[in-house]
Amino acid sequence: MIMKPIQPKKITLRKLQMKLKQPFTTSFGTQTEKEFCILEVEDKNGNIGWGESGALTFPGYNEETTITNQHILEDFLIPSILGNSYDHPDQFNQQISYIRRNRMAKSTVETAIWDLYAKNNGVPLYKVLGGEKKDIKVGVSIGIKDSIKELLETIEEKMDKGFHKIKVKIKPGKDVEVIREIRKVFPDIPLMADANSAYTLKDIDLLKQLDQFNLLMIEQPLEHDDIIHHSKLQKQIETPICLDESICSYEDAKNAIELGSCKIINIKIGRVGGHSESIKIHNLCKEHNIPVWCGGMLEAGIGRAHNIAITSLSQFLIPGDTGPSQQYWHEDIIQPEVEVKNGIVQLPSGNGIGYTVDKEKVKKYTVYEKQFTVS
Ligand code: OSB
Ligand code: MG
Repeated sequence: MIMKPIQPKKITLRKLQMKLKQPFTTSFGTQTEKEFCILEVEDKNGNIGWGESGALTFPGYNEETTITNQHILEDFLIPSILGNSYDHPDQFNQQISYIRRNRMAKSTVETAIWDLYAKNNGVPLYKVLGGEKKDIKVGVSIGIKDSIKELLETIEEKMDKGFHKIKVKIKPGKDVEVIREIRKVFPDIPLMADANSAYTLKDIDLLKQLDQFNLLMIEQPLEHDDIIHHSKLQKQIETPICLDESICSYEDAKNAIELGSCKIINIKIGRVGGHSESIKIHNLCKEHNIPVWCGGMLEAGIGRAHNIAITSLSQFLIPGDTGPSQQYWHEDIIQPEVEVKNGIVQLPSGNGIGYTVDKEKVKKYTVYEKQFTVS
């Protein structure tokens, strides 16, 4: 199939503020709401592509924030794409490689370009990304709770809903004993723990104790930018290590696999700079028999839709954190909202991301808006 190029003509940057249904606590902090950038990119044919940034308002997950995203988008990324023509979305990455890091900001544009590209060619996004699966098994990420009772109740509720993987957040003081309590009540559920970089190699004895609980994996136990210590740790524990924060690019993934720093990779589109880089990492992992899954950043509908599209690729073998809109939001900004039935989300069949962005809802949550056009 010959694909038509795209020419972005008009771009609208918005910052949205949405309250989370419940606070979400990780080892680096608690979030009660999200303020994030979304991008609407229109081409000369009137097609519209949408992108969303996963960045948080504080640099606790990675170095980016909503405000740094805004700066990089307004002052560098948006001006550099307006008026250009792209035969393929990959060209965007080559063009902006002069901008160092800021991958979540880049991903906001890059994913919008992919959506636009798919729409301009009248095909679903997941198909242009190379996806095949239409039914996606979904897991759930549960934040740190005040009490074990509350955590166990939440797990029970999620298992009843049919989620295929339970991920719990851990931090020093809320780790081995918490997992022990979970395993007493739920000896066999597919369970994993995410530490968000809360430990160091000094904690090796504690991390070894987790081996007895038959976890699917432990996610990002050590430093956010490390692959060396993780390689040392993986040689001493049986629980497979899954890297999240440490993998920001194809090169990072290659090095981590070569060093044996992980047995699984969590691909977050924003963290690695977009779909093109996600596909490269996916293909590398497939070559090396490393299963991947799609993590989340508590995204609203646009980000969620992009996550669902990428999980259609074949090496996404483990259920991801691509839960339903209702898990996070009182109302989402897309129509229909993302629904999960029996732990399965179905790829929408429409063009591009396949969900319609609800302009009224977007307006309701917008706290900042700026338009850019070709001069
Ligand atoms: O480490 O995966 C993480 C949320 C914010 C920042 C980091 C992480 C998370 C989650 C939630 O685990 C995933 C989701 O359901 O969106
Ligand atoms: Mg994580």
